[in-house]
Amino acid sequence: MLFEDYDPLAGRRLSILSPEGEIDEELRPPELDDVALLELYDRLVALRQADQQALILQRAGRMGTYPPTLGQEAANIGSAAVLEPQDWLVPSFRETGAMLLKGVPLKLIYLYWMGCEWGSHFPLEVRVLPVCAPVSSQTLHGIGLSWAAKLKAENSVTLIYLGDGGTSKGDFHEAMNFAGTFKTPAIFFIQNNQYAISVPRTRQTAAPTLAQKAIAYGFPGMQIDGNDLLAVYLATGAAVTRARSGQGPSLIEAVTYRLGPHTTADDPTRYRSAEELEEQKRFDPLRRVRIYLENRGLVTAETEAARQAQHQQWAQEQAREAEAAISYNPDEIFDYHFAHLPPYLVEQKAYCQRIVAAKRESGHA
Ligand SMILES: Cc1ncc(C[n+]2csc(CCOP(=O)(O)OP(=O)(O)O)c2C)c(N)n1
Repeated sequence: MLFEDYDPLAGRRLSILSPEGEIDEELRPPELDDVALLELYDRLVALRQADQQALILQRAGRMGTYPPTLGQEAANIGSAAVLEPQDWLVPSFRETGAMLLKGVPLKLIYLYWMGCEWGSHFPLEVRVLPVCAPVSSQTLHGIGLSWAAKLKAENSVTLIYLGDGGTSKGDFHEAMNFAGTFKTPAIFFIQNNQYAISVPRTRQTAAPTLAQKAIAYGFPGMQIDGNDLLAVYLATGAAVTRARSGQGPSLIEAVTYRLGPHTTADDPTRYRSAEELEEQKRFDPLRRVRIYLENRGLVTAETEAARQAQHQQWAQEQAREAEAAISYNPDEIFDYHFAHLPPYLVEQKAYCQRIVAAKRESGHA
């Protein structure tokens, strides 16, 4: 129903919580009462602290690189919040919050960005794939999972994340085509944060929306306000219901904005204006939930400060645990890709081992 109401060709975008903190009660999901909203808000704040800690680690040279979620917290948390334990979450690389909500420990996420192989080794019961650096390739992995679930008649759905830039890759279109043709229980969740590194959304596609791409593949798409926690929650919930009841895939385009750099290696001032950034801060996804909760007396300056301090402490502890768990073995770069290494990689592995041994001998490793 929701997907019909928000047909992307009609130019409608789902929004429930305004930037001024007002809720459209008619659209409000009934289970998201004030208490549930406060809990989700808590996750938003935790994510912002986790992100902040990652930036500190990176700037101190204790982490390789990191893609901040700043500005995209509602898209992360609102979407993953509707999943059940048996469902699969397939991230791209800007889904720290979604991964946390699904049960990946923060210390593993830190460990991954510190360059340690074991940061991708999640507890088996946590149905989350590792961070996927090759843009959009995860869409195909996700479709494989959703097809398997269908063949096995498992009651699980697969939530696949990608960015606006990811929609320009062939993988995305192959995955969409397969999902539509075989009606797999998959959800394509596009975090349209307006930029693929420095490339603006207008250079990705001539189509007015990314949501309408679904129509060509025979299933529905919907554009939503991705900075609106409630809209994200409602839309993803509707897509999950469709998938679980055998109606096949759906696509959600969450229109959001990346308030920070693409990664810590990026300088966004080179491709976007200070005015644009200032303008976007008004739509900060945390701010609008906080205003609503403040107006209801559920959040005050004191509870806010205490909440932030508590999450900051958690993030610091997770960082300490990650650093204590680091083990770098260069062999691992080669060990997990093939059952039998092809000869050219056997050669490269031996070369790498010689270099590491030489560095160790000279005290440089
Ligand atoms: C196959 C491939 N091509 C290019 C890159 C380099 N690259 C890394 S992130 C990125 C942009 C991704 O943009 P988008 O999908 O919009 O996601 P966002 O970073 O905005 O979250 C590119 C081109 C890559 N990682 N993989």
